[in-house]
Amino acid sequence: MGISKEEILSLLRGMLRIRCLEETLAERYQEQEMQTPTHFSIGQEATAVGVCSALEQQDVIYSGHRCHAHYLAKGGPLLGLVGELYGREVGCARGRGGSVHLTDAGSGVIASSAILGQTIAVAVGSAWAFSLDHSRRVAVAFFGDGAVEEGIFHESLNFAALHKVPVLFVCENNLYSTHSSLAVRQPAGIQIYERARAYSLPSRQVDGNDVAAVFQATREAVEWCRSGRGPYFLEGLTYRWREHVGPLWDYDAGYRTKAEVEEWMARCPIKRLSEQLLRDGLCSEGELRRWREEIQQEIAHAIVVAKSSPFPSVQCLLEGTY
Ligand SMILES: Cc1ncc(C[n+]2csc(CCOP(=O)(O)OP(=O)(O)O)c2C)c(N)n1
Repeated sequence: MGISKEEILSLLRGMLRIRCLEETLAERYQEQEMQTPTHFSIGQEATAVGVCSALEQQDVIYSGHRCHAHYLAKGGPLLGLVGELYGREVGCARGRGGSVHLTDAGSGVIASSAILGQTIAVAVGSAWAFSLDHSRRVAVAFFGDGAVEEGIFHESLNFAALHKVPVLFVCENNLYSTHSSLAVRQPAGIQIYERARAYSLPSRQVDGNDVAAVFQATREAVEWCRSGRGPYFLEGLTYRWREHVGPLWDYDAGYRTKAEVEEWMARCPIKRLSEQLLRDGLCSEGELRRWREEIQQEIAHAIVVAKSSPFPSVQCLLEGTY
């Protein structure tokens, strides 16, 4: 199945919107008005956009602590994210969740959680319910390479394979779990996508910085899940540019070299695709500039609205607590 011009332009625009928002938030974060730990996905936009663009509105996704890109790519309102980071009532979790609990049931972003691996099992539960209801819906679990080392990852894959539930597991392998590289955490020669095969799941590794490749692989994977054949596993190879948590660059942290970061920055998914589309005459410099301007206006407006919205009141502090 090929990709239409509209689809490829929409993939690029989706990534650009996430990048512009996160870069703006990273800058504003330093004003210390956002009182929430924040994990930026700058550099990793292609996996989120490629996967979510291959889903239908009724499909659901689950994410972890690095959830901004997933939330936006699935259609979560931008103001809901910005408001949440500023801790306001207008946020998607009414200012109570912060950056690691983004949710928007209307667009199928069911839950994000900073407890590593936790939402993988919940995604399997959703997908199991879909299959018991004979529905066509698919659930997606996004997680990083670090989450693969949690027991719940293995239990979830086993259960999903056994019951043939329509869940797509998406591992964004950015090579690090906080400051530990894969090399010091997993025996040499292990490929994450091959682990899924041990549970008899069909499984593929894709270039997670190539949005078109991710989109096409996801379309095939989702078709597999929808047709009742059970779960599917995708591993996208990608890279986080900024520090693990927070808006800064961390060249001085000592766990990776500046040369390595720069090497991955040269493989920027947005730069790659925009250069290709310009070369192929599918978009112009003017169009890209216009998109950026439109997106920046949307972001600036959301920040003004968020900052002029009230904080949750003390009286309602216990609402939503069970
Ligand atoms: C159960 C649990 N153990 C440990 C942590 C601490 N922790 C937070 S993020 C993280 C690393 C996650 O790495 P990965 O899954 O690869 O995602 P990435 O941050 O690279 O996107 C760890 C160990 C946690 N939040 N939950």
